[in-house]
Amino acid sequence: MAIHPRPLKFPRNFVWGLATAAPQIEGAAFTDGKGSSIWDTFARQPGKVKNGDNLDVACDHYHLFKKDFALMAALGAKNYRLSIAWPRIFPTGRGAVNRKGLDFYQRLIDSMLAHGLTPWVTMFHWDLPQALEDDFGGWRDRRTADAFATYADTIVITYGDRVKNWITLNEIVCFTRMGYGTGLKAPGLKLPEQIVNQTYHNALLAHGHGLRAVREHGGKGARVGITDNIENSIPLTETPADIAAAKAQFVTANTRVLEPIFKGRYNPAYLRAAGADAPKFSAGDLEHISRPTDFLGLNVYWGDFVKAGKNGHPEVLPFPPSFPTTDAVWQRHTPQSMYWGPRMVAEIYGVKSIYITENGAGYLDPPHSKTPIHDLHRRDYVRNYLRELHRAIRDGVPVKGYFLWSFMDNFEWEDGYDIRFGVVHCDFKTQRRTPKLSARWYSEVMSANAIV
Ligand code: GBH
Repeated sequence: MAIHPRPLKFPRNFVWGLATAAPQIEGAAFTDGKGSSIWDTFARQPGKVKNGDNLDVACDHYHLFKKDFALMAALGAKNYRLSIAWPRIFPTGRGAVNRKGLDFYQRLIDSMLAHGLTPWVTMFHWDLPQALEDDFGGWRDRRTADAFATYADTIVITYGDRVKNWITLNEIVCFTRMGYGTGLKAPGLKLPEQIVNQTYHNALLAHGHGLRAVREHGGKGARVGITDNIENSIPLTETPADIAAAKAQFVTANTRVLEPIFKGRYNPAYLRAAGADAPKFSAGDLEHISRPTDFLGLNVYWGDFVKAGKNGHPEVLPFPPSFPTTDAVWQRHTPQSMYWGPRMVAEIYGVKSIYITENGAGYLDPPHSKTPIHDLHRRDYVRNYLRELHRAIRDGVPVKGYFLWSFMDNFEWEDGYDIRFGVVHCDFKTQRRTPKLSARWYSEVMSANAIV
């Protein structure tokens, strides 16, 4: 008997893409008038970033972007998620605009379009101008959100004729709690909970301004959303009791960002629990934050297993030490997060249009590219997650696109350059780019619109 495997096809017009972020790839950290970002400062403090790595050169994409776009096009990519560096546009976060910074992204966007790449632009991917940190205390102060409003207006007015897909912010928790609470990320502070809660609120205000800027200046066909790294809850078994428990856990874990945006309020249970540490806000703030978006971006890397405990209460299961991870040890191999994450935001918040704005795998590939990199582990990680994404779409979850993180190896924040997420290898000594096996495979997926 001949067995014909049925290809796992994706819907017509499904958006396939590759993702990066300005501070992680551009380098040229002080070129053409760019101001310092809090990450430029953070990386210079001893012990903050692995091996003392910094963002000064990175992949030198600032100078090599044409080659990079040619390679993306050769791989058959049609969509590219990038970010704009705020300190290139406003070196001190506000005040005088830096013409050379504006011009750089003009050239970049023109080149992208010439290579058949549709831009998906993130306005803020963590590189806050250092001057805003010095003058206002960064995200601690709503004047930072006000400065963001002017920055957002400026870039939407300047690039809006050619950029139609906008993402306001990337992963609020990473630049608020991790920057001002745990201190793992820039600016590396460990401040009281009330302040951390205020940084979330000010970030949400900035999101509202980004949204408003696109509505006011985006022109015809402009669309805007935010990217969140939801904490995913995976029901231990796909039974009604565990699914209900996982959903309850999901709401608790993600209420900080999703509830103000999609319900125009802070969850009363969250406010009660926060008590005196709750953020200070006005009703007008929440109206501003919750204006309708066009889509939600999700970065999906892993999730927790949850089961129904006593009286159906959610019980999050601890991971045993031997549970498989990538070389980025936080990254548990849990493909089901790619099913349940999108499904839950659709069911709980009624989100009608979801894009996976990041998913990918971090491994310690060799630093040089002398021998071909057969990254079967990365390939299989992505393939397993895509199967679950396919299952979600088949079950009616409105996921419209997927961006693989990342196009090429880059500056992995506090982990420096050792951990590599690229499907294209970057030799940081020679700046040579070499597609890995995973890039060749993903290229086939994009062209077949199916898991091959
Ligand atoms: C994304 O963050 C970022 O958007 C992207 O810039 C980055 O390169 C990519 O993922 C790969 O890391 O507190 O134990 O979880 C992913 C979410 C949250 C993962 C912070 C690493 C730190 C360790 N990140 N987390 S832990």
